[in-house]
Amino acid sequence: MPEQSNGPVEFTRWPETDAARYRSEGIWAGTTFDRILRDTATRRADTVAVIDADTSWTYAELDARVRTLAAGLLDLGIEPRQRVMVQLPNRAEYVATVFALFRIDALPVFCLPAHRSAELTALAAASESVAIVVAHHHEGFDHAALAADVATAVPSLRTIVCIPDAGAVAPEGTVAFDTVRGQDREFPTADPGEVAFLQLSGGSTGVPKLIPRTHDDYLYSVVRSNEVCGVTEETVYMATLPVSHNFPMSSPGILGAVVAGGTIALTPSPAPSTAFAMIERAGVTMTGLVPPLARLWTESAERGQPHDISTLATVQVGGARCPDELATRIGPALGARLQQVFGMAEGLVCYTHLDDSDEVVTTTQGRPMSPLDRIRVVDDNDVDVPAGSEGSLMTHGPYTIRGYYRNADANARSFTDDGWYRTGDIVRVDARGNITVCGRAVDRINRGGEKVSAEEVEEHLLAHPSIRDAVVVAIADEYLGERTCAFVLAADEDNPPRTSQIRAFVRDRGLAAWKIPDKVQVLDAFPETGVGKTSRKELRRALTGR
Ligand code: OOB
Repeated sequence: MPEQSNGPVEFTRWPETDAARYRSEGIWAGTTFDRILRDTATRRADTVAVIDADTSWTYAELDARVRTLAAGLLDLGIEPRQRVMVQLPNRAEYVATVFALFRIDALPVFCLPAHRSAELTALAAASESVAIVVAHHHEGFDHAALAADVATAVPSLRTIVCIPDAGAVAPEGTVAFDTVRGQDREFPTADPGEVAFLQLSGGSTGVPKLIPRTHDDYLYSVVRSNEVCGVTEETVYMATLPVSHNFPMSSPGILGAVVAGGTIALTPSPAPSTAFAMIERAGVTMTGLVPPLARLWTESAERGQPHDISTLATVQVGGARCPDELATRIGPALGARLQQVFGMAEGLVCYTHLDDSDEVVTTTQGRPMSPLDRIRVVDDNDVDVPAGSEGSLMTHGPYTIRGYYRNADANARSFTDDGWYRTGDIVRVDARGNITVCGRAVDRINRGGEKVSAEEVEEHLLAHPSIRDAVVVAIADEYLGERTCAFVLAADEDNPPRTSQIRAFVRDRGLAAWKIPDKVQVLDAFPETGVGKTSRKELRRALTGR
């Protein structure tokens, strides 16, 4: 029976023996994100909580905004345990919205500004979201119109809250963000052991998977990240990547800043000129980048740039493999300590430590942050490989999920019967426990930190009337690490589709821009697989030699 949109949010719980241990050892602290904000707002009332391009709020101001916004959301009819999509760029209202949803015990569904109708419709339907919060235009794109299309397709989605463009009114059919204000009242209390929000998976399947994270497990990951990354009241953490990503959200991210009572800075653009200006203005001490951005920043700083970025103490790089050559240049160029981060929205986060040797920091992706993380490196038969050899990484622990949200098929593929998560990453672990990421076992392309599911793009290509078959593969790229290449077979060989038209077709299907194939090649036939059947995996190997 379908779940009621305001019923309990089901998820695969940790086995009771593990859960009892995590609780008794205080790993799961039994608190909630709302309580954390209230505590910090009491302790650090006059500290700047959030700075963006045009706003600066203290914790007292943030908490007051969260209170009125939360009451306004209740007045709109949003109930505890209901899901609300948040598709906002990096701006102060993002922080207010997410904490207001926590305050009424509703669940944010973290969407990215780059998501288009294909992604948002799938996410709205899978989460049975009742509302969406957007900013009208971002980078020239009309998010209110997109939200309206999604609401037409998904009946549960009945409210669009919209931040209007500067100096303009909110478009018809939406509720203006600033009018969502209510009288202070008693708010519902969340249960720390229940799901706090739905996060997005990088994804290797046709439809994006939703990741249920509890207050207990996620807060532990933030608190432990703060310890490893040295986050304190003095920290000014800047969200440079889209803030809905797990990395800038929690590793240690903006939530780390709130837990520690530090400051969140949000840059509207990751481009060096904008971001460096924000570092200077806000006195940013720490940020997280994907490798292509780290390269851009490094090259900009090496050339010489006008801003004073000397407050920057830690630059994290993660989301995709950072080339060793780049890793050696980042620290000296930016005048900061490099920290590599290898994490996943499903849970496990590995860090190099600030006192590790340069060699460890520039050549490895660090080690699991919690002493209770368990990892195994296995071969294709799930047998442990000899120490130091390459294999597939599996993990479980106090903040790694035991299952995706309502997705039995994906769970059967990605989790073992005894609860290990198959990360899909090929790694090597050295004698000191540091992990080096060597590649990937699943069909997922890592385009500079943005993940592309080959299967998802192939499904869209196959919808093209002139395409008979399609295979999407990674091609090596100096700047992004990997780009996507689609090989297609024409339905009518005498009349093959034009490659520009194929790319436009995929875009028109409402896919996020980073998933549009970078290159399309029409072939007469796919190479023989040698196994007598059309195995996409074999084809990918034949086409790319790996
Ligand atoms: C982060 O999270 P997701 O969920 O977008 O992607 C996870 C996948 C990993 O399984 C791995 O394939 C890849 O991204 N990855 C890396 C990496 N960090 C992530 N591959 C090589 N080197 C790295 N340093 O990307 C994410 C979540 C939390 C913190 C940082 C990154």
